[in-house]
Amino acid sequence: MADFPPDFLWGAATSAYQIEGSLDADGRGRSVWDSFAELPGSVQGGGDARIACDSYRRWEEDLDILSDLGMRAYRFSLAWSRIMPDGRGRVNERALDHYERVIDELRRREIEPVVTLNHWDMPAALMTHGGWIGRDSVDAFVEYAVAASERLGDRVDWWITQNEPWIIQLLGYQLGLHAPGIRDLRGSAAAGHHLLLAHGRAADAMRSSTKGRIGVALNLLPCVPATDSAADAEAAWGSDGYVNRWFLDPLLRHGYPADMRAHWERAIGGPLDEIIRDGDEDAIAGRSDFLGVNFYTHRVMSAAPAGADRPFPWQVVGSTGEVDRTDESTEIVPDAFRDLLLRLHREYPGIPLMVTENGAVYGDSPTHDGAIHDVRRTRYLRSHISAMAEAIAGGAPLVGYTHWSLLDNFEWALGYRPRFGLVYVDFRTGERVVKDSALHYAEIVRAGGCIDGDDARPPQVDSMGAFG
Ligand code: IFM
Repeated sequence: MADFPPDFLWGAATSAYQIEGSLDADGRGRSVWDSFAELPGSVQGGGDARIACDSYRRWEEDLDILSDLGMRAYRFSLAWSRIMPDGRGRVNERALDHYERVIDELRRREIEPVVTLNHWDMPAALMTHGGWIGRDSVDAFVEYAVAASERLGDRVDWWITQNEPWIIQLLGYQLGLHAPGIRDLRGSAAAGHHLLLAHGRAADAMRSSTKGRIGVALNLLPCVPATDSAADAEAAWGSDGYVNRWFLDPLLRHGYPADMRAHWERAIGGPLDEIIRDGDEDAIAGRSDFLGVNFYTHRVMSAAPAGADRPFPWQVVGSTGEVDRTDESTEIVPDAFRDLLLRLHREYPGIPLMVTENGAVYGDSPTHDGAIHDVRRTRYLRSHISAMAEAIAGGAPLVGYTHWSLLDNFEWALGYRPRFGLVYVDFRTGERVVKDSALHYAEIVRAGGCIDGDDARPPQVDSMGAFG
């Protein structure tokens, strides 16, 4: 493998709602996910996040695991509804006390905190103004960001304002599959825009209380045509506009891409001017010190007529033939990861890139020896780290990698079935078991990303240990 910079931020990631539990602790307010998870059928298996990984109480144990693995960074999120229980106005200092303790302890252990502000758990109180559909959401988010930054800004060097605005817009406001469960195409366009505007405004407002770098984490999906046809090529480009460029261009260039704006206006049957007002694009551009890249897979696209259930003239068809897949059937495409990083370097030059999420679902559980031999996750990790090494060799300015996820956790509407963790969590007892993939990752981190050759196998359990 090629060289990673010596100060590369090797780490792992989580988010508050997915791991914390303790939904009533220390004056927390309700979040949109509390309400959504109560709707029958909203979460597979009927689970909710009342306990999750119990990390609000077991956070020191989680930090011990990070230390034992030699991690240099921990990406986690602040629970918005803990800090702003009523959505606006009152700041709950007890919640900030908690996060201050976590951050100070990370710093003492020389683990860099990478702090996300909005990982989907908007205070439920903000739904009286439509959640992200309402323009007031921008001011509400700025208030929260400033409260967090005034208290924690002197000890956080990496801030992520928004996690995956496209997913919030799509699943939360267009398809209704995530909180707040709204199905409104025009509303989803407004939600996506307000998320970006809130980033720009919050970044400006935070600068006086933090010297930390401020960015957004986008889930980027390379879009490839299913066939050689011109129609599929156009579909892939359209999909790229919808998923990727609609967020990259306003953040890292200036303004929304015209081709996608035309698609949106056709789909909602009118201009976007009431949503994207004069001056908004100026307020979004140039407000990012780095880009967070969440990478899982690609989208294989074909042309398809737009209609009642399909707002845009394309569809995801997936690959044909033999393709390596995770246990959730997600296609594993490390070459597309490398190419994406190189594309970002080429098309949005000068912006540091942090891979803020990358990971896979594998359902391995403890075997006869109590260990978890998740060899497929190890292979996944190695192939994606190799892809990053190739991207770095090609000039991509990569500064860090936080694997998704440190822990098996509450995977939103899919409940507890998909296990993304480097660490297994027994959800009945809260017990954590470090998986083989985590031990292998720790070796890679210790070696600065340089474990060469096929002989670098995941650590095997000593046979006497297993049977003795
Ligand atoms: O678990 C999620 C995370 O919250 C956001 N990005 C994708 C992950 C896996 O689906």
